[in-house]
Amino acid sequence: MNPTRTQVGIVGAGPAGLVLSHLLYLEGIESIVVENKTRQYCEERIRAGVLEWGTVDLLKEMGVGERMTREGLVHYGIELRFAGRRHRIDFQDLTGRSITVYGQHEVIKDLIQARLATKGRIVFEANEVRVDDLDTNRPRILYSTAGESHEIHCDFIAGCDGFHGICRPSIPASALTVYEREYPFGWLGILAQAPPSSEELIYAYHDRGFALHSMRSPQITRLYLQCSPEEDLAEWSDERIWRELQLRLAGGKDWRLNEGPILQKGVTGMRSFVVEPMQNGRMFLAGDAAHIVPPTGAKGLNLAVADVRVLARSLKDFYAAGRMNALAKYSDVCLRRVWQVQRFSWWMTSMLHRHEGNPFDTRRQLAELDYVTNSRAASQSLAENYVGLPME
Ligand code: FAS
Ligand code: PHB
Repeated sequence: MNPTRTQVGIVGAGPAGLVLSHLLYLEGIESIVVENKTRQYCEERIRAGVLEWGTVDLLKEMGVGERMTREGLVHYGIELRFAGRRHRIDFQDLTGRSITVYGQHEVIKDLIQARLATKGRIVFEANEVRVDDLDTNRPRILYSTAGESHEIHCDFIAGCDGFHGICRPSIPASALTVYEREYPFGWLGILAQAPPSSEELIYAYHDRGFALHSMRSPQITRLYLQCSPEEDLAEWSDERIWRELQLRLAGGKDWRLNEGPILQKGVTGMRSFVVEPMQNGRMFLAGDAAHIVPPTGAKGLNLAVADVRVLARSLKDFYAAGRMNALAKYSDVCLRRVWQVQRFSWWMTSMLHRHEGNPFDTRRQLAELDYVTNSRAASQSLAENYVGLPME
């Protein structure tokens, strides 16, 4: 078996892996993406939906923003609901910036199309993927397809295979420090064939638990409600889901949540997770392979893109000038943003979810929401973090 040779081997065709591969292509740097799922699976996997302004700008700069610009929904604010009150956080007024609501799976479709249209190499359905020789200057990616073994010899490997991938676990535990927080709740999320009931996202704090009204298009609504991490979906009939959402998102007598057929539903747990450093030898971790944020701040996808933007620039510096300095600083540069985003995601999660037990917390949360919605400084802090902190 003749090994294949490339400059950067990338494990995982999620947002991190595909954005990196296309950024490298635009710099004339070769890469091969190795993905263990089918193309269809990657293009249909429902996940995030909110893009920061910096992510939108980067996708446009890369030449993959045409459909996003046409079909994405630009929002200049969000609404907070609590204690029967409705309050809009005006991003335009507070930051001059916006977010774009455009499904992660749509971003994936656009990236795969752009990669293949420019003769990019993506290996789908790769089995038994593993990495090796990370501490040499010729790290390898090994995998099999249709029972045949393959090897890719690289200058560098990018571990973009998500939280449950093989790249992070390939690093000796002694070389890593893990920071983690599990939350005692999860999200029951649905995709519904119903027109959004509001122009913008609604984050609701309610005695019965958190709820979120989001969307994917003028015909498709995306909704979430707080549940237990081990919630049994079988106990949630569509009627019960709509009843609970109506209660938690209640917005006064002139507002009602549009209902419709539920197309997809699932329960996700919530955790904050960071591994340091985000590099081991010639392998660099990016995105969910290195960090996880609870989705309350809508940051997961955006943080993955921010990582590979730094990595692509550092690799460009290596290939252009033979310098390793930027690569050596990759982990520190990314971790500064990672911890800022961890802080914001933890704060949004803690402020908006019901904590069982101490009523003191309930009163404190309501005081926090009261402060955020009545102090320009506090709502500006929320707004600037939500639309996206300036990129490095
Ligand atoms: P990804 O997980 O997206 O991509 C990793 C890729 O590697 C996948 O294609 C996977 O198939 C592949 N892979 C895994 N193991 C492999 C192996 N051994 N060999 C080869 N390939 C392998 N964020 C939000 O902001 N809002 C949301 O609503 C939201 N919902 C989410 C729901 C779920 C269930 C999950 C898991 C995440 C959600 N997120 C959400 C966060 C999400 O958007 C992630 O942050 C984002 O997908 C991270 O992108 P990547 O780092 O590229 O990882
Ligand atoms: C989504 O649209 O899926 C979404 C939006 C905002 C969040 C999380 C998820 O905070």
